[in-house]
Amino acid sequence: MSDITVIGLGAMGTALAEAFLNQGHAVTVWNRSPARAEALAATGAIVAKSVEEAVRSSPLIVACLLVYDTVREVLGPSREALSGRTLVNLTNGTPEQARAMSGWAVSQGASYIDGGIMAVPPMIGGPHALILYSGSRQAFDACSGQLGALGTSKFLGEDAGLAPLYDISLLTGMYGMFAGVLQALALTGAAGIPAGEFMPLLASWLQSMQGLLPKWAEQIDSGDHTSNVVSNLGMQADAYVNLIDASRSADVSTELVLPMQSLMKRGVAAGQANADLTSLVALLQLSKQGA
Ligand code: FVH
Repeated sequence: MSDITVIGLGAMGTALAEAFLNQGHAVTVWNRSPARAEALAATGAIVAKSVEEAVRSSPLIVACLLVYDTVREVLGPSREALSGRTLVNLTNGTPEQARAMSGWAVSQGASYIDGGIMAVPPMIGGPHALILYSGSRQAFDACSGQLGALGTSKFLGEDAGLAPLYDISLLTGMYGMFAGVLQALALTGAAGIPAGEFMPLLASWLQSMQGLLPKWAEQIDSGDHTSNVVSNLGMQADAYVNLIDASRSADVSTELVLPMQSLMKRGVAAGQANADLTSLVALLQLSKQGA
């Protein structure tokens, strides 16, 4: 018997197994392509010959595979072995997928915890690796010491869908920022400005804009988008036209920036020109628009 089984040894699964080993846990691993287990075996991991053997080897099973369908595909044939064990699924997915996976695992007699990894593999094991968890509180309390080997844990609640909801929302914020950064680099690059020259200004600008976010949270939670507005939507919508025109003149695609303009126009048309940008959140929530 080992303490923890890690199923899936891609870039992330390997980092997870290494972190558990580094903390002195006995770790069993399994991967579809056995070659990926060789380096871990050399550092003390036990390599299971089958998924069933891997599951039966530990009370705590950590799965980190490509997508949820893979998890079901891999664990499905060995589902009976999950009974009495805790399954921690760190595969990226949607809240709905997590809730369905939770129902499936519980119906096999397992305890289920879903997780969202807010880190890249080299960060795993360090304090800046944030891992979000949701699902069985009892199971989480029982294994939180072991999971602590991976980074900083945050338990969000018993609804298994919460960890992926937070995960996906954080990734959404990240990709929105990346989209803006890509556009800015395309625009400056088209003018021959080296990325290395422009990037420090961009990084510093984005950092100072982050300072707005606490006020945004207050506005959204209170529903008051019109008090003490310093940069109203109407002004921003007019300035945003220049952003589109400058890209077009430089022969830079506008595919990343047009959707934001369309939302701003919708806000102005809805009479929100004097409100802050935060008033757009409600327009994105289509069920609140009766759409
Ligand atoms: N790497 C990252 O930066 C991110 C950070 C945040 C979390 N994500 C999510 O973590 C999951 C795994 O990601 P990964 O980086 O380990 O991904 P890969 O290196 O591509 O490894 C994929 C593993 O899945 C196995 N696999 C794929 N398809 C199958 C299948 N049909 N049957 C069995 N196993 C399968 C694959 O096995 P193999 O190709 O080595 O045989 C790897 O073990 C993911 O949800 C990220 O979104 C990572």
